[in-house]
Amino acid sequence: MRRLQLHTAGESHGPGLTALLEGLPMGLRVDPARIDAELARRQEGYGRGGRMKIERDRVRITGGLRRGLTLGGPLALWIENLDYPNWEASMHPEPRRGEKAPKPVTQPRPGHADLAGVLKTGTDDIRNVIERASARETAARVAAGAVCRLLLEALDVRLFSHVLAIGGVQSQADYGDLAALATAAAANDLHVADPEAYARMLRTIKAVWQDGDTLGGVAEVVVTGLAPGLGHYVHWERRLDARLGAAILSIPAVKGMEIGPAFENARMRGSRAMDPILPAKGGPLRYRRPTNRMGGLEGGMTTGEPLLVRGAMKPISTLMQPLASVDIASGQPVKALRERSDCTAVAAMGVVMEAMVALVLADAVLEEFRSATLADLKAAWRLYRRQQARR
Ligand code: EPS
Repeated sequence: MRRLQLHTAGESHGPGLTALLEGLPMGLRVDPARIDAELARRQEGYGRGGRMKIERDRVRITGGLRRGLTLGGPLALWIENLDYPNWEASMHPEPRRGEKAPKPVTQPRPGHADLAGVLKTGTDDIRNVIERASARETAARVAAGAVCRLLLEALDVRLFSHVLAIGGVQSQADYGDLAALATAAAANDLHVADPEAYARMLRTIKAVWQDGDTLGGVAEVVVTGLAPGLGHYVHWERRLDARLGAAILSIPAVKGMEIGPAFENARMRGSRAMDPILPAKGGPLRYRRPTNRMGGLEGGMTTGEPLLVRGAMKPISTLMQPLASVDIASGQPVKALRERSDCTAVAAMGVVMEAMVALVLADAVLEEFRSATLADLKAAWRLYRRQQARR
């Protein structure tokens, strides 16, 4: 991150989550209802567990705004954990009268932060690791990402996500009409544009859930309205691909990332994989691309084609039919920790991906056009686009 900094704080079962977003220009209108809408999208999807029935994530903006507009200082966002009263005893320094000290968690789950966290810190209670490692933290990212989305919208840049796969069930996506793809994906709780795949996914999740098992999958963020040339080719850390990769791979349970159909391209000949350059008249540029197999990025920069960013999520690691583990206190073989969790959360991952992509793109825009105010940023963006139309 170069211009925008995001810090989050808060534990899964603490009082709530904080996001501190620094580097926004003055004059961006932030409507909390827009943030709440994104928080609600993160909570939905068949396959989410009991926690999502308790929480009603809503933002409170506690710094950085005056009369609904950013002041240019850090923006502070707060989301209350409604589940906190149920965990208060376990979070206190000493048990209060009549309360029992919480039992330490000692059975590490394969796939979670549990064992590596114990080996790293030497803690005798895995909950000391997982309070912060929990994907609950992504609510704070979604709140901050929603603000970055508002900045991008001021430049007519739009983004949405859709789910391409849950478990082995694939969804067919028609990239010819992206507006229709966005509408279809927004029409159901799993954010799947293909109704037939949606029905099969529901059936698959139900069966896997009944077995006490979990599923992962693939989601994709689509961004339209980008100018070419965001990011840079001059240095590894300024390449936009690298920055998007780091942001997507920072999401809990994400183990893979792809720009457009990258893994399919790797199996093709160059003559089929590249997007030809053709002349264009009357468009925003003097060039057009009939295909977008590069996913909107070439040489570490945006091409102006839709940006396609995919993330692969491993199955959720908390299993109701747990795998083999070893108790960290006794050293004896045990079953791994079994506790409330999701069966699958791929749609939620897509919403978190949107937030992370919005953060990286807003940062790239602010890097390119350093501006103290939103009005200056919009003017610089318009000028850049006019210049590009002549290049
Ligand atoms: C989550 C909150 C967590 C989990 C889930 C995501 O709440 P709890 O642990 O109290 O049920 O439901 O996190 C995980 C699956 C994980 O492995 O970390 C949330 O708000 O998204």
